[in-house]
Amino acid sequence: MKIASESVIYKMIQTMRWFGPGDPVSLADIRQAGCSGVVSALHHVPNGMIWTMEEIRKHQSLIEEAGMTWDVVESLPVHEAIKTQSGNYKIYIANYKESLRNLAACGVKIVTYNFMPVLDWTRTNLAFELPNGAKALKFEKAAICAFDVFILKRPRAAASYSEEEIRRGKSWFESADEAAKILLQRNIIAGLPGSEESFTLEQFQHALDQYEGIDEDKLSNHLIQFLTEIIETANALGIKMVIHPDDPPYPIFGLPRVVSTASQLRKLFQAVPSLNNGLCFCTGSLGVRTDNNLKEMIREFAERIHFIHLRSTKRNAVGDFYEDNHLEGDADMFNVVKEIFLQQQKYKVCIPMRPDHGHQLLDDLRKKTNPGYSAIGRLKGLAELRGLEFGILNEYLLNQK
Ligand code: DNO
Repeated sequence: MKIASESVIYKMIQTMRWFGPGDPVSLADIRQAGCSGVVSALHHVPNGMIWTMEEIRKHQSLIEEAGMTWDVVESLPVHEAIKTQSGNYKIYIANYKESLRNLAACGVKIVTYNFMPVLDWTRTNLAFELPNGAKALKFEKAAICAFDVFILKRPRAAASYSEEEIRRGKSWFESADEAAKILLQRNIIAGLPGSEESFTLEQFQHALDQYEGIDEDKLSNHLIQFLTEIIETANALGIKMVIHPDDPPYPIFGLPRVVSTASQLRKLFQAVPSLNNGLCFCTGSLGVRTDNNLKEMIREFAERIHFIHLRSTKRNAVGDFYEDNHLEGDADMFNVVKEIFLQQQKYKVCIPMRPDHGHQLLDDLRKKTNPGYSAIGRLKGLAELRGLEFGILNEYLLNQK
């Protein structure tokens, strides 16, 4: 985190995510979008292995040669064995600490991770067409149920759904052709950008089986124990660990969720009070729940918010949602950005922010893009958010006079 001097206004640091040299969106594109910072990871290193200084420096040099800085790691993945506390998990924790030491030695000191079992973020449709022809990512409950109950045929899956949900899932399944079913399966388990893992149906069921007997309480304890193990290292290195909320923020496939609500976050922060036990405030994930009041959560957790994802979703009554324009949808982005702005003045910090996801639109509709990570859609989101912050800042200065 960059801390500015007393006389300046504290603004969000504009960043974008870069998936490395193979990303169709180049570092030059990101710089032209107006970013000073980059959010990135060593995606080629398998989960659980140590990120060496040599590999970190190589990656960092590419970013710096493009005129930017590597501000945030997203993500340093937590191995499944740590989440289930099985097998070699202690070795993976030792490796994790070593990667943190190497990152700190290179000056990269904000580290994002998540504690979602098996799957990172999940969507059912990666090309949901909006009325204007642009494409968005969507999560549809009936499609999840169709996959779970009728394609995967997970034992006891039916117990996770109401009768009405099963009826809707069945009707999704019966009206879909083979190609639509295969596409749904791929969208859910073949791995979305940054999720690092992909599965066949059999592998997926096997991964789910590892959570037999792990309920919310147990997973929460595993998370707290993991953090307790690594926080001293993070404190000594000046590393801010930021946990990414569950996406979507409720249980799927019978798996427990522990980072979805304000009370779950409160519990985590009480258990490990260091401010380096921080939060990646993702409005797109948290904002899917009607009981998450984003503005109040920013106020309550401000001192721990060291990284921000700004995105808005539009939900319906049955719990489906799609990713809306950044300033529209359910997130109340004006009050979110205003509250972030005020908290930054209070704590005198500039927090890195990235426009999280974007629609596929204009030229990007004809290009190969990473779902959610098109150049133009994210540029549009960033530009709108930058304008929103600019307006808030100027109004704030006027009121100071
Ligand atoms: C999706 C991302 C997530 C996030 C991880 C953090 O677009 O927000 O994949 O990077 O959950 O560990």
